[in-house]
Amino acid sequence: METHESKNEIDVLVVGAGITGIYQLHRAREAGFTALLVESGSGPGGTWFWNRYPGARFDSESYTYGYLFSKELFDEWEWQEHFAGQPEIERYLNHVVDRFDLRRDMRFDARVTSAVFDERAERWTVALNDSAEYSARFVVAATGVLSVPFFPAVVGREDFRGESLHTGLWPIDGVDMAAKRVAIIGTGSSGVQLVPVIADDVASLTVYQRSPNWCTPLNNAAITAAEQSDLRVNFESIRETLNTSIAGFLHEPNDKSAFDDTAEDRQAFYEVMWNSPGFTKLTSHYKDILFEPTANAEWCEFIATKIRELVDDEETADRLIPKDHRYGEKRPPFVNGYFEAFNNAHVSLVDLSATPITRITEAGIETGSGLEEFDIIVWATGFDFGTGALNRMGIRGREGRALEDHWADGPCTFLGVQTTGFPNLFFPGGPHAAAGNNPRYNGDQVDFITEVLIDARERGNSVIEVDPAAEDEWTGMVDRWARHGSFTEKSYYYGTNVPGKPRRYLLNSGGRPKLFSVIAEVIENEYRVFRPSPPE
Ligand code: N01
Repeated sequence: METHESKNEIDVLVVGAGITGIYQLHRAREAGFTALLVESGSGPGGTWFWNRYPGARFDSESYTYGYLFSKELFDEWEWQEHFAGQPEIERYLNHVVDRFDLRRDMRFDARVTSAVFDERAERWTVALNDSAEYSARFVVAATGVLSVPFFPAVVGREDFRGESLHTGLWPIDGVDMAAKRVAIIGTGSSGVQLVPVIADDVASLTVYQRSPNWCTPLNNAAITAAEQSDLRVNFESIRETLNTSIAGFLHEPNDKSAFDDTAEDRQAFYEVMWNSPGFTKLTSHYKDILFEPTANAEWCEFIATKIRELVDDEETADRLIPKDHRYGEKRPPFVNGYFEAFNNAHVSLVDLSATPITRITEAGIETGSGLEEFDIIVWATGFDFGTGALNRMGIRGREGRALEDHWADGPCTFLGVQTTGFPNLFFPGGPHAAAGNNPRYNGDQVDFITEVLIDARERGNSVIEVDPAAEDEWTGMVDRWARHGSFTEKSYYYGTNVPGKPRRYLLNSGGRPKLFSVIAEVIENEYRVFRPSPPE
């Protein structure tokens, strides 16, 4: 597309080497664009590079989370487990990068410090932390939703003299926890994965819980040889299902409502759900389980009973049972041995709702009931979800407008791929992107963006900028439909976990069907929505 005056002048600059960015680099190159991917980490993986804490693993089935664009890739990579652990995921992503010879167009340890749109040149000037500068016609910021770790403003956090870690910034060389006194603050999906995996190694483990979650078993297993062969034989139908299913999973939906069954049958079905893998507990459950309050309460009571059976100490069991939200109001974590870990004498639970942290000292954590000393404090306190990375990248659009100002009241987007005033900038896998098995939605967005770029090239358009009316319509839909979904403002999906962040829904509340239908309309209208009108 471009006449390349220097090697720092490219068509497409991709930011982020997560699953989405890697795929975007591949698609852009395949379509004949010159492309470069820059990544602040020292290797590929994105979320799966940074979140290398012990126990980090998929909770979507491995073969539904990986790429589907190449049958050969699918055939040659044999996932070892239905829910792969971080090391295997990282190996897979490195394999993909090498398999498609992408590494030569990737730069690691390269953090974007600013991206400024030059209106005259109709190009982005992108600066990196090492003083390199690139001029790109298009920027695709695949910076992810869970890439800015959140540390709460607890008094004295910097004073701690031991080792202070965040699950989302886990050291690449690992951490020796053997015989150490360890604290974990936070019991979201990360904290509850970490607890059982380190429990046996450490001298003591104290879990600081502000609010418990509705955790149910992941039910992971090794993939048998017969299953491996079925996956290969059925690739085309698996791909077809994943490319069209509502939430990007292979799971069979259930057309039954809870009260279609007798009380006895419901209990039997809850038992089936408890023993079913991962997200089937949402996708294959009674179709009204998230919205029928009595059924939801009954399912919660079923889980509570399980927790009481699994945890020996009655008081601890009671503290592990959520009282403040129904099932599905927040993103439920999936666990393996989490509840059982509390049966070890050296593992304890501190209920922060009763005894909040007053401060961190040089030696440990002080709560209403005194100081406990530690060698390691792990902050499993989540992320500035959705907009965190984009708002920190120094993105400046038309007339120097800052993206973080444009989104001061929360994100407004078209299809979760573009926002007005920031021409030639795309952000797949960001706010309003997914609401299910992320790589499937994010891949849909990458495919669409690539078609938009190809269309612009064919027409000789150098500027792609969404019509403000289309953005208003999409954003209005996201905000309105969010009120009909199961997640509430108790969830970080509304930005609630970060003080001062606008309360605005950050997922695509229309889901994949809405994404597909709007994409189809855009294509039918020959991408007109992306062609800015000439000034009058
Ligand atoms: O973060 P979270 P996460 N004092 O925000 C607590 C994905 N993921 O990293 O609930 C004390 O869920 C906070 O308490 P509360 C997945 O999408 C996937 O665990 O706000 N505690 C909460 O317990 C997941 O949803 C996998 O009261 C404080 C915790 O910190 C997302 O990442 C694995 C606090 C934060 O939980 C984020 O999960 C891991 C404070 N001041 C993660 N502030 C898979 O299995 C916050 N907390 C694929």
